[in-house]
Amino acid sequence: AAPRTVLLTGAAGGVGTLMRELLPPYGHELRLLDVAPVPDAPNAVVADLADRAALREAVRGVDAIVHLAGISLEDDFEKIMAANIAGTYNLYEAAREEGVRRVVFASSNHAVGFTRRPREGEPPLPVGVPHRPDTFYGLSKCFGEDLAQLYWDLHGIETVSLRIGSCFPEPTSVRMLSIWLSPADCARLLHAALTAEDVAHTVVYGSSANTRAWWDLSTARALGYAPEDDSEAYAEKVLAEKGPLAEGSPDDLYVGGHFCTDPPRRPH
Ligand code: NAI
Ligand code: 15L
Repeated sequence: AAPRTVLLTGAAGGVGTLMRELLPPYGHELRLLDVAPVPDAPNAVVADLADRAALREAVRGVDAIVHLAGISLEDDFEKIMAANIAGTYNLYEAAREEGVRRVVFASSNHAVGFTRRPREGEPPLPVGVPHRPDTFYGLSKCFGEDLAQLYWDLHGIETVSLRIGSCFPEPTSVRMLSIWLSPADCARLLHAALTAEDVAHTVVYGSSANTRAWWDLSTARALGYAPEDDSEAYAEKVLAEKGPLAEGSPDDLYVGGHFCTDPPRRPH
C-alpha cells in the first residue's frame, strides 16, 4: 500500500518509542505527539489530550491515527477519566472535524481482564466475549472500544481496536508467555490495521504466535496480520526465574492476571 501519514500519539512511551523505529520501514511517515517531550524528535507535538485545539492541528492532513497515548496502568478514576476517557473522545472529535478516516486504538486485555483464561484443551478466547474490565484502566479501554464503534456507526470513522497483551522487548513473567506481543509483531499488527480495507470497527487481540497463547487471533489475521514471533523461545529462562504459575493465583485464573487483585499503579 502507498505510504501513509500517521499521527502516533503516546510517542514518548514504551510502545511509542519502539514503534517510532519499527513503523517507518513499512512506508508510514510519522507525526509524533505526547504530553512528555519525545527524545530526539524536535518536530514532535508536545500536547495534552485535553488540548482540543492542539489535537485538531496535530491530526490535520494525516491519513490515520495510531492512538497509544494515555495512562497505561491503574490510577485514580479522575486521572483515568481525563487522560483516557475525555482524551480519547477529544482525539476522535479532532479526527471527525478534520476528516481523518482511520484510527488504530490501543485497547488492552484489561478490557476483558476478569474473564477466565482458557485452560488447556479449551478453545482460545474470542473477541466477542463481553467486556469485563479489571480496573478503572480496563474500563477506560471498554469506553474507547465503544467510542470507536459509535464513531463508525455515526460518522463513518473506521477503527481497529487492539487488545494488546504485553508489548515489551521480552516476556518477563509466566503470564506474559501467553500474551506477549513482540515489538516486531506489534509493528506488523499496526501495519495491517493501518492498511486493511473496510475494517469498520474491528476488535482484535494483540499477541505473537505464542505456543501458550490464550487468544483467538483470527480477526487480527483477517486484517493481514501474520505474527512471526513466539514467546516459547524465552520460556525456559522465565520459568527458571519465576517458577510455574501457582494454581488458583490471579495470573493463573484471569486474562488480566494480577491486575484483578493488585493492579500496578502509575507512579506519581
Ligand atoms: P506508556 O505509559 O509507556 O506510554 C503512554 C504515553 O502516553 C506516555 O508517553 C505518556 O506521556 C503519554 N500520555 C499520557 N497521558 C497523556 C495525555 N493526557 N496527553 C498526551 N499524552 C499522554 O504506555 P505503553 O506501554 O507505551 O502503552 C501504550 C498504549 O498501549 C497505552 O494506551 C496502553 O494502555 C496500551 N497498552 C499497552 C500494553 C503494553 O504491553 N505495553 C498492553 C495493553 C495496552
Ligand atoms: C497493559 O494494559 C499495560 O499497559 C502494560 O503495561 C502491561 O502491564 C500489560 O497490560 C499486561 O497485561 O501485562
